[in-house]
Amino acid sequence: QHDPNNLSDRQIMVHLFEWKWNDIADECERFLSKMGFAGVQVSPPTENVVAWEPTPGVKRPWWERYQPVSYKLNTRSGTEQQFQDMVNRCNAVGVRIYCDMVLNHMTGDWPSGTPATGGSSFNTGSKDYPAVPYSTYDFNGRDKCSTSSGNIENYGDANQVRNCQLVGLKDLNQGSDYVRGKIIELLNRLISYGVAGFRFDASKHMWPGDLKAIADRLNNLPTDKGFPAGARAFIYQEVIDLGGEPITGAEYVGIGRVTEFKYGKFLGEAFRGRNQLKYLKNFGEGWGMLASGNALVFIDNHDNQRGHGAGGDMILTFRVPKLYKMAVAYMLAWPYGFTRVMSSYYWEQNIVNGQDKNDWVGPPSDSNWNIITPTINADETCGSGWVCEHRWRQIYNMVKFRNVVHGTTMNDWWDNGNNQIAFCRGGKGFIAINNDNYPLQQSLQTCLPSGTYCDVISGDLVNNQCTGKSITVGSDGKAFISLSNAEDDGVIAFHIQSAI
Ligand code: LM2
Ligand code: CA
Repeated sequence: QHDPNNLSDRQIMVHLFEWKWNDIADECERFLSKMGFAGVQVSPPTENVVAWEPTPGVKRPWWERYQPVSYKLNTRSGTEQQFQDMVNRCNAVGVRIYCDMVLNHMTGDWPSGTPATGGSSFNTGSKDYPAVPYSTYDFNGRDKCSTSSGNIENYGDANQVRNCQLVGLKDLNQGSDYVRGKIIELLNRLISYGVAGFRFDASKHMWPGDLKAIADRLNNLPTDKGFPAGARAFIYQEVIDLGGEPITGAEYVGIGRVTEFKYGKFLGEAFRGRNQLKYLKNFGEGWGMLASGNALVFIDNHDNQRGHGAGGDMILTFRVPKLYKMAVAYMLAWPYGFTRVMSSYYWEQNIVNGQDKNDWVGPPSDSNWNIITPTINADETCGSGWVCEHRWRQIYNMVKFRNVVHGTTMNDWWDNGNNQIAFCRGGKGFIAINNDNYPLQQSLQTCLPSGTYCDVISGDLVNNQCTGKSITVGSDGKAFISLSNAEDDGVIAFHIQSAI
């Protein structure tokens, strides 16, 4: 189902990658609700392997959460009780919870006795996960996967991609009624707690028909948790489709939305100067991407911000803040897809031959590997190793922009033939972006009523005073826009609610 079950005036989800449940609940109440975020994508809630030095020096990597051991809800993010409490507290302030679900597989190979986050035992040699329980019959075996390694070796072969192991991870058979039943039971338990939707991890590696059969058997969202009668869980499927493979994202749009990986890659190329911003005039379907209503879009995600997944070195992240803020601003101003904002933690890179040797590093943690709670600074930004892009003014003010202009189309496109662009949104908001190496100085048609507006990128409107630049729109709807290439931010944006 394609509807995020969001409040109608909240149009953006944030991925609070590796946050603890208690901290997410606090964030819903003190920040996300106030700033108009629709919901939170949370890290996988299911019990996972404790990846303790799988290779020397690699301790508690973030990716251990993509190796489930059972469907108990016990992880480094917290307990089942804390999970339920988070969902209740976020729902109470109108912020939805979307869970990242690892349904394609269980763990990779681990020595017997390797611990799991909920205390469950497991045996990877015999494919035994007694806490579900799953046994060897529940996994795709030699009858279905014919590669010599048992792993996916050729992405040109759709059967391999679905029926063989992804990097050695034990591959569940979602075609089996028993496995479907266990997955449905898990998803329905989460739905009963008030979860509004799911990211289906590694969807490319599961058959669309199996996912459809699972999705069709989910319960309606509970009315006693505040959902309207008949509401269905939001589903967005992680399918990496940059073209050139037999499996496409389009195969999955009947079940729910699909992550559109071309979006962040194309914008990365444009803002990094491999393409010109003027071409963004018809960004979306016109660029060979999914239909807007089928797409879940983002600038970067937890994989490609560290060189995993798709997009390579074109992906923009918090490490190139000026370009990143410009791309996020464009995404949040542009009418395409349901948008997701990434919220990261910092790690020290160690690039050797173009590869980050530290791409495994987990979230900020104490000496016992417990995840640390983010500290919040006076200026709303985070400390203690958390980047919290969603708390950067230029980003959360554009969240408000998207909410304000929601329901309008794009009009009054302008470009300078290169990398200076501007457009308006149905009388409600205006944005200009300068990614050329010379100033933008131009009288431009805005679609807003005459008046003075506060630029929400350089400042905020507080007590009817603008702490940043002010822009005057004349009775002809025109405004003089001045945006030097030397400024901290390459964006000016204002909307009807930032009128002074
Ligand atoms: C995803 N989408 O399809 C996730 O977004 C991505 O983060 C997951 O990979 C992947 N699918 C599987 O759920 C991550 C990470 C991998 C990591 C796996 C499993 O990108 O590097 O693989 O999680 O934890 C790790 C090791 C790998 C090893 C494997 C099995 O990096 O070298 O392969 O575990 O032990 C032998
Ligand atoms: Ca599979």
